[in-house]
Amino acid sequence: MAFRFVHTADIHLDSPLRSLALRNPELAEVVGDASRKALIAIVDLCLSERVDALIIAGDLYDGDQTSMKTARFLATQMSRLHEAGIKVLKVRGNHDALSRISKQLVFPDSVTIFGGRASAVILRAPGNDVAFHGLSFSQTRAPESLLSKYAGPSDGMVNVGIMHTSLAGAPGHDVYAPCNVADLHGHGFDYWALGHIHSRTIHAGSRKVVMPGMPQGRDINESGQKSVSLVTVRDDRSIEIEERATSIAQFERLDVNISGAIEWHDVVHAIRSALEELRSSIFSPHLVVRLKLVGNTSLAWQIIRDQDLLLAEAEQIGERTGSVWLEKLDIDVRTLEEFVDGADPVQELAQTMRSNARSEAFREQARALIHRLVDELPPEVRDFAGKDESEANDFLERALSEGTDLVTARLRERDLQ
Ligand SMILES: [Mn+2]
Repeated sequence: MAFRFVHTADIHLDSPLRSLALRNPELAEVVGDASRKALIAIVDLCLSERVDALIIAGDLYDGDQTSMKTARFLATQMSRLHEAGIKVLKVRGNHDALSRISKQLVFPDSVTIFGGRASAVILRAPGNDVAFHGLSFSQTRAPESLLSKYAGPSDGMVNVGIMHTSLAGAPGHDVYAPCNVADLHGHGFDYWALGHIHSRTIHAGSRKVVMPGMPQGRDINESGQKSVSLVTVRDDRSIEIEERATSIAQFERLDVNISGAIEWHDVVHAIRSALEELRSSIFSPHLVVRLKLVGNTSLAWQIIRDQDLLLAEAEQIGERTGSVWLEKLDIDVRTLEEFVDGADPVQELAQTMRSNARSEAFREQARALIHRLVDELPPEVRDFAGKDESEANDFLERALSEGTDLVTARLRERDLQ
């Protein structure tokens, strides 16, 4: 009889909101609750697919801020699995090491948390025994490979290894129990249930080496579909892996090119079509979008000036499209070249401002002004213009460019009245 399990990792339960752009309290609630909803979705999947086990390859918790509320929530979900006869096997990750509640929680005996010494748990389905090998490192840092601590495969059964590891390294992820994918393929286990890296990868090779990615993204840097693996071990010991989507709120970046827009409603229309198209391709209940307008248009100045109105408009479109939330609106639009000619006094003035802004004498004055301002500010906000010279230069560059655009937009406004 086939043996089935769900493999997940990096749930980061009750992780605090990191995105400062979540100023909308309703959106903050959707995102703040999402890691719990994702865990509920995982348990629902285990129940509806009648799997034999749930494997959690580390970072169930997010760190020391998790509270007893988190513990109660978790206990409820674990008992749902317990009552259905589904085993839970878990190793700790670097974030679990910081969690205080993980030491106080008492789970039903169907939950196994692997300890500091590698051990194996054998789960039996009729005619199909599976050995799960796991090891938990109790510290937040694990600079060395843990692979040599794992025993070899048990004879006569399918072997699954559970490990929290940064593999050969991944941008944005701390080094943790590093090891080579090739060594995992060569160890003799049939399936490696990994965790730590937040994006999903199945590492090609002779065995199944699976980093499932997190089941729910937390901010725009964790965009895209998030999921778990539903794994079937057949009687002939072949292994089938299915990806099942779990995220409640999916983050996406969306660039909308509005080149050629002539009227305000052209811009609104472009935003609406783009949001509707994206929504139709995403099945997650909530879609959280960082929208960026790009392109050349004669409306550039008006878009820069009235971006608050445009954001409100885009939020309304999102609401009507169906649970589409605007995380942020970025504007990177340019004025059409053909409008840059001497016949237009505002444009002429804008050009003069731009060329003045490039002169060294003007920059010197601007730098002196920033220095005076910094001296008058309390220490904790003095970094606003950068922490070193190169950052200060970048700040100046940005301030001059955005300032010129803003002044031009304001002059236009008066021009029209
Ligand atoms: Mn981790």
